[in-house]
Amino acid sequence: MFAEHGGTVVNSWNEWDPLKHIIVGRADDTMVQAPEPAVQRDWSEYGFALGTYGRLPKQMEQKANEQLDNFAMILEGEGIRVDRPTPLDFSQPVQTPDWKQESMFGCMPARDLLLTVGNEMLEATMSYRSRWFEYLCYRPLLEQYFKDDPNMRWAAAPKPRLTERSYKKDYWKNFDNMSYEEQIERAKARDWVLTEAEPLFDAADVGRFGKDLFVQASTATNAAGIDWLRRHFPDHRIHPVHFLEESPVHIDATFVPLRPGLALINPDRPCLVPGLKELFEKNDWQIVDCAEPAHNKNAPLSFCSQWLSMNCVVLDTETVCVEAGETAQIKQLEHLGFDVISVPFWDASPFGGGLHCSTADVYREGTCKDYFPKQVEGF
Ligand code: ABU
Repeated sequence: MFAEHGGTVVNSWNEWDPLKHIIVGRADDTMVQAPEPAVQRDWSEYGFALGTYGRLPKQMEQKANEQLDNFAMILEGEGIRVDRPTPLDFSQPVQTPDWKQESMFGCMPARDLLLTVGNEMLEATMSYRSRWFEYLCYRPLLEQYFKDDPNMRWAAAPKPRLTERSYKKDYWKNFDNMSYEEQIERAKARDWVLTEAEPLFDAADVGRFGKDLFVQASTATNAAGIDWLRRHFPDHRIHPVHFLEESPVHIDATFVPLRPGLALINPDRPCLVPGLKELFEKNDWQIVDCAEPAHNKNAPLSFCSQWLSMNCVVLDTETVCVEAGETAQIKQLEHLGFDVISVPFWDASPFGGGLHCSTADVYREGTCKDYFPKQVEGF
């Protein structure tokens, strides 16, 4: 039973209030998932040619878990309570009455699945069949929070059908045959793999700024998913955003809040929605281009970009955790007035992302505030 916060276990409205309790994922048994309509890995140079699948190498898994455990220890050293999910056998095939999928994925990126808004923890729909059952890894924790906190709201978005209707036919085959310019043109039109047959979203496409939630349309989040979030959180303002990127997935290596009045943007991925800049300027927020990443490509067997450099975890308005090798990003954040805690994490990235991806907020001090009292019509 939690006594620390007067019996409240779940409370988090934004990305910067003082962090007291968080979930950090695990790398155990993570898979290069079997091909499915939403995602098809093609990593022949690392032993996973298109159409093949299997566990990530044990040696990589061990290093990733060492880095995840070390990150958890660093957070605990800062006085933050850390919980961990319970991995499943992700190599097993899974099925619903509509489809069978030859493997699952893993449970390292907790942020993809769990969206905490105030006293609510919401399980996202997800859009990959390999991730349909990932919520089970977090159920032991959510059940406990629900028992311990009489005011916690526990919600799960409608489980999607993920039939062929949810995906554009031959999307990836066509995508691979396109020039970069054609891919970008399609991205500008938000023409990615998902159809609008049903609401789909990943929690990591949501940027939490108090009363305002910025939701990225992406390869994992469709317009129906954003609409579902808008109706589910009627007391919030939901702003759909999208950025210039051929295959966007998750907002947290693109647009990252640091503290009231300050956010980082990825200079390679300008926002395609004019309202964003206007809203931030009107409310005296500064949007700063993040620093150059230390790497110029993904880690081997990683589906995440080098821009995990900006995928930081803010502990409070003065302290931030950043990947240890990202020296330019560290310098920039120090220059912006933060104490930076360097956390080695590059070896964990193939298992689902960066520091922010690997976590899900449970408790930050603070309440729901309006950081954007001057709104922009139609945005
Ligand atoms: N899950 C965040 C990954 C974003 C990126 O690869 O840029």
